[in-house]
Amino acid sequence: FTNPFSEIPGLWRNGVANLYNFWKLDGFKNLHRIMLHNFNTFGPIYREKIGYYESVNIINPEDAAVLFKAEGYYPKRLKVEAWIAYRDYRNLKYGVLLKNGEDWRSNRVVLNKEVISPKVLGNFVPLLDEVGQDFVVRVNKKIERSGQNKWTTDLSHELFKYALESVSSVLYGERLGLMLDYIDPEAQHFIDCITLMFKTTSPMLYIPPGLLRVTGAKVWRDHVQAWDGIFSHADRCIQNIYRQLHQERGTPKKYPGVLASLLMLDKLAIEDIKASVTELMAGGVDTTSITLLWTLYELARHPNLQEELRAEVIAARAESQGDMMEMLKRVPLVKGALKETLRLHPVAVSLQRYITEDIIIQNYHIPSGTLVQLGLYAMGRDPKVFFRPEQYQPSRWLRTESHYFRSLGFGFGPRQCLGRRIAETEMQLFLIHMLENFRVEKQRQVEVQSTFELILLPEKPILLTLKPL
Ligand code: HEM
Ligand code: 2DC
Repeated sequence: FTNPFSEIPGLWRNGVANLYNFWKLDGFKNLHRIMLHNFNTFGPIYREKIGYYESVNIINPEDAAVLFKAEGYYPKRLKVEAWIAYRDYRNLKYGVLLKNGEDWRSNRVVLNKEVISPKVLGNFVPLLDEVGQDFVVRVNKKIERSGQNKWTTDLSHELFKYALESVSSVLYGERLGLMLDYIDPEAQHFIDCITLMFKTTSPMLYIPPGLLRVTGAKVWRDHVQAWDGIFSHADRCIQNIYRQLHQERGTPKKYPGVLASLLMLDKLAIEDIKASVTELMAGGVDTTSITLLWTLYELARHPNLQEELRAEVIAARAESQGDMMEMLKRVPLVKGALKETLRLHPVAVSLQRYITEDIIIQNYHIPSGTLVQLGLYAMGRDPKVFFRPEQYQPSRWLRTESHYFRSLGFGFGPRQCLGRRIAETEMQLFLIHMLENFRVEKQRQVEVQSTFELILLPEKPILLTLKPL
């Protein structure tokens, strides 16, 4: 006997009143904590409506499995209206991030081959490895200059540059040079624009951007400025490769990068390629850099664990004799650490799908077309899902604990993160190089919380100390 949709607990009858309460709780910054609180109040399923945004929320891995079985052939996640509104406003094409239906599928299939299929990993590794090596050189210089044989800093700015350099090297097959002393002001502006773009998106999840646009709200104006900065810089990078490709002709000797491969393949319209490459470039900065920052923070808080990981890396280096592809197969604990970071500090608070068939979850009937959200942040901290969830334990991903629908940091299925392979490889190589060269320490034992700015970020700067081994 299933219960009807209307009986799912939660506050969903008055979206405007809920938006008011949400705003009073400073909900724009606390979405992850509010979701956690709601699961504690209502149980493993609740319905909610904030402003115009209505959803059913779930937390259990078994329920996630039911959700993803009902995602259909063209999986669709929550529409971020602000991003759509900007593209429409500037008359720009949607990339794979914002496309839906057959248009999404046909573009995604072509992009998958060049960005996420196992066959391209061999092309990415040498490029990303070089960026990792240059990061080590840069840190060593900073340590030398300090005159104290160590370097204490908020690494986030360095990590943003590392991430942009990494994703650009893969997309364009050449280096931007962001690991050098001179910072190209254009690249720095691009980085700042991405952060501003995310920050200005979150209020517009609940207040229609169209309304903010006609009232001339600052948040909309800032959002437009941020995307303008992102698109103009990406456009310059893309034009640059486009020109080179026309001058050189012939088949290149070395791997030319994702963009040039897509152009030569000639399966997507140029405007479609541009749109998706811009999204890849913008999606590839804050996501990986923040995940790496959280990982270093956790390793600094757990010195014994750090030594364990270092031992694994050193052994893997010896066994693989300089072959990085081989080395990446021998570092399960490093991979576990990244999973563990995404469990406790996920980039995305939730995964969402508009279901394409009726489903039953927690014995409630949910009609086709409903937006169902899996609370990723809440799931990662739920003691019913993870044994001692408060403990950072990379080894839990090697052992007997069930992994069934539990490792979802990059999403799931055909609509999962397109940048996943780039992100994973870039982060694994970063940790390998850092562990081989430096000990990471931190100042005081205060816990750093997350704040929601569309993606989850550390609420305050994390100061780390790097010492040569
Ligand atoms: C989508 C997480 C890095 C580009 C997503 C989604 C998640 C996610 C959860 C939604 C998946 C779903 O709905 O099932 C992450 C995490 C990252 C990361 C945790 C790093 C730690 C990157 C990077 C890039 C990127 C480096 C670009 C190089 C994208 C794109 C989509 C996406 C384009 C949309 C794909 C589509 O709609 O078909 N990511 N991401 N992400 N991500 Fe990432
Ligand atoms: C934010 O309630 C919270 O990977 C909302 O690289 C639901 C929601 C919808 C879409 C999610 C978003 C959340 C978080 C950021 C994500 C985004 C889809 C893609 C994006 C997860 C969970 C991200 C960061 C992309 C961004 C690429 C873009 C900058 C071009």
